[in-house]
Amino acid sequence: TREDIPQPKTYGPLMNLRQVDSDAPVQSFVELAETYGPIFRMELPGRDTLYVSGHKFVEEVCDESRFDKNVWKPLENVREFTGDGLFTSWTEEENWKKAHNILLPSFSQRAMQGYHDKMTDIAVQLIQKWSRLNDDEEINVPEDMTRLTLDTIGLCGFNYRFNSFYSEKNHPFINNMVSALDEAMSQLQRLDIQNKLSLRKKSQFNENVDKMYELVDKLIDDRRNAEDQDKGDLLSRMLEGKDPQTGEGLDDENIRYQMITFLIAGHETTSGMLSFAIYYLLKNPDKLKKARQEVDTVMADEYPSYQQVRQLKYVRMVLDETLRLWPTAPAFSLFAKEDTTLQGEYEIKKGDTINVLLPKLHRDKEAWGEDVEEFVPERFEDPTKIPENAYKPFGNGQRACIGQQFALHEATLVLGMILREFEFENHNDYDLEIKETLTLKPHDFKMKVKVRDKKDIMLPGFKNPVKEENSKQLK
Ligand code: FDE
Repeated sequence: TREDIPQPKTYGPLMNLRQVDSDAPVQSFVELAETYGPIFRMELPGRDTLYVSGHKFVEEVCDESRFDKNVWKPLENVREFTGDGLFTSWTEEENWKKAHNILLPSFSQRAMQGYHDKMTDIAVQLIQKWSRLNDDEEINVPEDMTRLTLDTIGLCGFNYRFNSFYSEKNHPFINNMVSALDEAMSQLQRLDIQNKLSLRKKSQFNENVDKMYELVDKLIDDRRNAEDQDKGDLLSRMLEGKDPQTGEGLDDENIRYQMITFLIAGHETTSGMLSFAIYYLLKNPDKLKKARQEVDTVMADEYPSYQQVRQLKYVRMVLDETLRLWPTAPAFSLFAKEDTTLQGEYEIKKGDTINVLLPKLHRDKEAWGEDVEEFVPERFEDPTKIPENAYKPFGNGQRACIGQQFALHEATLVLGMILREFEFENHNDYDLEIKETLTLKPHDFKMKVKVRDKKDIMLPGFKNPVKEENSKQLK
């Protein structure tokens, strides 16, 4: 029964809240899993939830005939500003299926060819910024990666330039979004009564949300009034696309929710992935060397082509392995559609909720072997050897990440270009510290870079003679 499921000791009305570090909830749950095992129960104010992190349990809860996506507490709070957008809607809601059908083609592998040049445009901005640093200047890696991923989803999604590389300060939209997300997460650590009393926080939250709506509503408006409405981006698709099942399109309110959803989902997770990948390469010189060798043979053109990015197999494996160790969207939640049991032993009632704890699942020794803490991209060499029930960085089934190909194409391209241009220097011997928001990031991760083929000036169209020679030889 439910009582048989291990649970840490509870303390009065706070129940299990004491065992959760409010700045690092995911890391707390990972530690609890080490003590209490692949399934444990947590009672927190307003929620009574199971946490699973063993591949056998995950195999069962990923059975879509028995379990469906749960818009759990963190998502419910985010839903206040993303409404029934893809990420925060229940599968049952009409707009989930409709938007899913309309947007799926925009995220297919084929569709990536259409985004490739825009992705390259933003990647070049990052490369140029780093190339022009003086020797003593350091880089805040997650900050620059966030500039990159925000600008990329802005340009590919809505033909809008945030121009983050031209500013030391965040774009105002980012501040509104980060504050709103932060408040959504902080609410989780307060009791309901405390939340009701936080009127000032609430009004600040509402103000941030209004500002976000203002920006996206203007983008929608401008597009409707534009001469040429088809920009080949997500926004065009959302304005014009019809769901083949119902023949209906999306309404403006839902489009607003989707835009905010893509801006959030498309940049936090991807920038974290890139930052962790650079961290692991910095710490594993032999893997770095291997990745760089691949890049030097494959990426012969000044501006890499779509095909060249697809050929960067090892770089891609580096990203796969990075997401194994630190899946930047670290958990997802499910509910039971009917009464059932797990492992024939633990009774689950209809509506009970189960959270899948990815960092721990991805370290399940039964599935991965003993060396789970080590960074070994070679694990992903043979796709048939990946234990699929122990690797879920993009979630599960029909509610899995729609942006997976997008994120991976973007990240492979950028990581490839960075490896081609720069040597990394871990000048202050950074050791990993993880910052948790809705997603995970390496906290305060700084490094220095050296340009591999030093050019004294960089102008558009200025070709590096050494590289020209290389690419001629390859052709
Ligand atoms: C989704 C997602 C997920 C699931 C969640 C749940 O279940 O709750 C996950 C896990 C993820 N996602 C992850 C990730 C990672 C990375 C790097 C990413 N992701 C990225 C991205 C980009 C973009 C644009 C996106 N992404 C998006 C998205 C969306 C829209 C969603 C929802 C879907 C449905 O339908 O539901 C997701 N994503 Fe991600």
